[in-house]
Amino acid sequence: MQKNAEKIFIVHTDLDGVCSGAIAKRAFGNDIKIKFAGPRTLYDTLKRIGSCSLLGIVDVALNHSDYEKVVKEILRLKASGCELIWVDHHEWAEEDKKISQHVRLILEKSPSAASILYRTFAKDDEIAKKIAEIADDGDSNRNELELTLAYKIGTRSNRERLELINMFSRGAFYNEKIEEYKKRVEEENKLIEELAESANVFNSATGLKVAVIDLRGKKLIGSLLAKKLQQKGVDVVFIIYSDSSGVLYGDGKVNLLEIAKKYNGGGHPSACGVNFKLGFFDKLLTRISKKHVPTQAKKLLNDLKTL
Ligand SMILES: [Mn+2]
Repeated sequence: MQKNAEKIFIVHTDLDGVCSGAIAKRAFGNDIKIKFAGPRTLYDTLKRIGSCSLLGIVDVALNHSDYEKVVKEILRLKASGCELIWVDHHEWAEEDKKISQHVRLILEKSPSAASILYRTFAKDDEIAKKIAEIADDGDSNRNELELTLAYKIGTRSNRERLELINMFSRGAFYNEKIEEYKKRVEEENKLIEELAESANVFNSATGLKVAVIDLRGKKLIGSLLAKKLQQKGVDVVFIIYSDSSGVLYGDGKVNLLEIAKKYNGGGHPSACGVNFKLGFFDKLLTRISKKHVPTQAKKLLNDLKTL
């Protein structure tokens, strides 16, 4: 009985997700349970939920290839009496929007998903408004508020994300921990400066400047590095984060989402994630050498050359 009454919010693993979790706590009760997921892990996260009275999904796009699987889990949860709300600001495949038959889908163009949540469910709440402003500032990569980058450092583990959510939801925005994060921002800025200097930049077929950065094994705010490179005149930044994942950042001249979709990715036209499938030799070679570039990453690189 008590388990059935559980209210759960699944939010993205970044600052927008953290802010969404904090606003959800203010709007739907401090006792809601927060889970973290991305488009690729959403299905597995849903599968592990037995039952609930309310399930919110915020700032997590629906992975097109998972549509049927996700709908099946949604129908199962609905049958157990769960009400579902899905709030997002990423670009969805047109046909996937029909999921609104089963959930309350709030899909809007907005700098952040957290600010949609604020406008829809917590409009008169001044603290929720402030949290939404942080999310807008961070997710749009403006990073103009004093602590946005420090908060971004604090979203690297689930434990830290939950700490931030609890803090924001209480209307607190600063403590010693944030001060530590601020110091780390300065350290990382130095590294970003060096990496931006030494980045491998080439021209695409139509003359766009493309930079490729291998960040495997480094902890760094990739969006900051991308911004730094863009300030130096680079149009497209491809960051390899791990052997199986990367991010594309653009300055708006091309729709990178078209490329990202070819690599099991998604997001926004000028900021999107990609995921590489590793073949047998990739698995072997990445184990032997940290520098081995997975086949699909090389393919993506070639796609960027043709831009
Ligand atoms: Mn977002």
